[in-house]
Amino acid sequence: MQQSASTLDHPRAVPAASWSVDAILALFELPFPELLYRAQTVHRAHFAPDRVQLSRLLSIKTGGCPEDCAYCPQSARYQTGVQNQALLRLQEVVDAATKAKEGGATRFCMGAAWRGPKERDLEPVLEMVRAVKALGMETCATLGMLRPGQADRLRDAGLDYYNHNLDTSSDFYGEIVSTREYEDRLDTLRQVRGAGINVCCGGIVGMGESRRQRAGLIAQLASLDPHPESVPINNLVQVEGTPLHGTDALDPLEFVRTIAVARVTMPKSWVRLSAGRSGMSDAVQALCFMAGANSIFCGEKLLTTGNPDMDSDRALLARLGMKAVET
Ligand code: SAM
Ligand code: DTB
Ligand code: SF4
Repeated sequence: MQQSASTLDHPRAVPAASWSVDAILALFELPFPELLYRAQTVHRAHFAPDRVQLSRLLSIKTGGCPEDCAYCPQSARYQTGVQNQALLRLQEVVDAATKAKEGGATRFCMGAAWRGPKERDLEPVLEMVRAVKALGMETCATLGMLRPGQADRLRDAGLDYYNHNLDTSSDFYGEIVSTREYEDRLDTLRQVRGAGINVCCGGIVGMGESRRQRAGLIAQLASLDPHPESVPINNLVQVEGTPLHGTDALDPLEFVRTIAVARVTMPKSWVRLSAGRSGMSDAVQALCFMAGANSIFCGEKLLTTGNPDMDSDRALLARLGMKAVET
C-alpha cells in the first residue's frame, strides 16, 4: 500500500486505500453518468441517500487578518468592504447558536480571521465552545494554525471538530497563499488529530487551478489517515477587491465531478457542499447530492458572504424528498 509522506501519524489511524493523483484524475475523466453511478454506489453503502447534515457558521472575529489568502475577503491586504469586528461577546455567540439549533442545525462552527489564536484569544473561545456544547450542539471552530497544546485545550473545552482546509493542491498553493506553508497546514491537522478532535478539512475549487490540481487536492485529502470526518468542498465565492475576483468561473458540472470524486475516495466522510451555493441553481445542488454530498452550511450567511436562507433550503430539500439529519 502506497503511503504519502504527509499521511497523518496517529495511533488511531487505520490504513486507508491509497489514491494516486493519476488514479483520481482518471475518476474525473470518467463519463459523467459513470462517475455519478460510482459515487452513488459508494454513498449508499455508507449513508442514507436522503439525509443532509446542517452546519451553521458564525464569524466570531471578522476581518483585519494578516494573511494573504488570495480568495479571502477578510485579509487586511485587500479592500473588500468587509467591516472589521473584534471578538464577539459570549452572549452574542450563545444567541446565534440557539437560533441555529432552532433552525435545525446540529453543528455550530465558529470562525475567526486569525493567522492562529494568540494565548489571550484562546480563553474566551474556550468559553464559547463550552457554552455551545452545553446547548447540545456539535461544536466546530476554525481559528487558523494551532500551536502545541492549544488543540488539547480546545478538546477539553468540548470541541468536537476543528476546520482547517488544505485549500488546494500543494503545487498550486504558492499561487494562492504566501504567508504560510502547505506543511504548516498539515502540521495543524496533525495536532488536531493528535488531540482526538474530529478533523474537518477540505478545499476550494474555481480558483483557476487545473483539473489535475483539483485531483491533487483530493489525493492529498484522501491520503490523510484516517480520512477527515468532514470534507468541505467550497466553490470560490468571488469577492471584489480580492486578487481572485474575476477568475473564470468553474463549469458547474466540474464542481459536481469534484464532489463525486471526493465521495468515491473518502467513502465514510461527510462531504459538505460548502461555499458557493448562492450562485448555484437548485438543479446543480441536486446533482451534488446525487454525487454524494450529504452536508451543507445553512442560514443566510457564511462568514462574511451570503448563503441561501433557511426557507429556500427547506423548500429545496422538500422538493428533493430529502431530510435534515437530527442530532
Ligand atoms: N483564518 C482561519 C484560516 O484561514 O484557517 C479560519 C477562517 S478561513 C475564512 C476558513 C476557510 O474559509 C478557508 O480556509 C477557505 O477554505 C474558506 N474560504 C475563505 N474565503 C473563501 C471564499 N471567498 N470562497 C470560498 N471559500 C473561502
Ligand atoms: C469551509 O470550508 N468553508 C467555510 C468554513 N469552512 C469556515 C467558510 C466559507 C467562507 C466563504 C467566504 C465568506 O463568507 O467569508
Ligand atoms: Fe485570514 Fe483565514 Fe482569510 Fe486566510 S482564509 S486571510 S487566514 S481569515
